Amino acid sequence: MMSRFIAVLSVLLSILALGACGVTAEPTSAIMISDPWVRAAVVVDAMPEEPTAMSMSQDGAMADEMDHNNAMGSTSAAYMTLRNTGDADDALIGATTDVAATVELHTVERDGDVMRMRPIKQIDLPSNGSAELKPGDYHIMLIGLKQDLQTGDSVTLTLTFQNAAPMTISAAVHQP
Ligand SMILES: [Cu+2]
Repeated sequence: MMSRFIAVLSVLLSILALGACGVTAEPTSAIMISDPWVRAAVVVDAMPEEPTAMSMSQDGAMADEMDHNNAMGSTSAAYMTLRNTGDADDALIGATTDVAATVELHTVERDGDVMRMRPIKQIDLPSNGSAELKPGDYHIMLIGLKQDLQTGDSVTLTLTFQNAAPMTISAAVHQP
């Protein structure tokens, strides 16, 4: 009698253990976002067409902004650090916000003696890895601003990932 009870108990325990160990669970990603911010910018009228790249002697971010102000109306960019603390690779694949007509993921690359921005499909977030979005490097480009973005404002961004669920965050607006 007692041995049968123990047998049933051990079957139950092993079922629980299988569940707890996640034998059937897929690897998951877990995205942590820190220090999100958006560069302050004002809506300005489009300027006449000019060369689309500028010398990057001083501030790459400023060159980015002037470049885009000529080509695509007023722009800004969002920056942050993204960490994937999960055991599956992931990637940032898009973003949306109400304050800009278009949002793109960009990288910055040297082309001769100028730095150029280029849209990219994704920013990789390997398992236990991170990506830093910062001026002169990866950024979330906000194109066609619908309103001024002034220091003290905050911008709501929704980020979409290859694996993780979308995340909506609030980013403080300030100068670089
Ligand atoms: Cu850009």
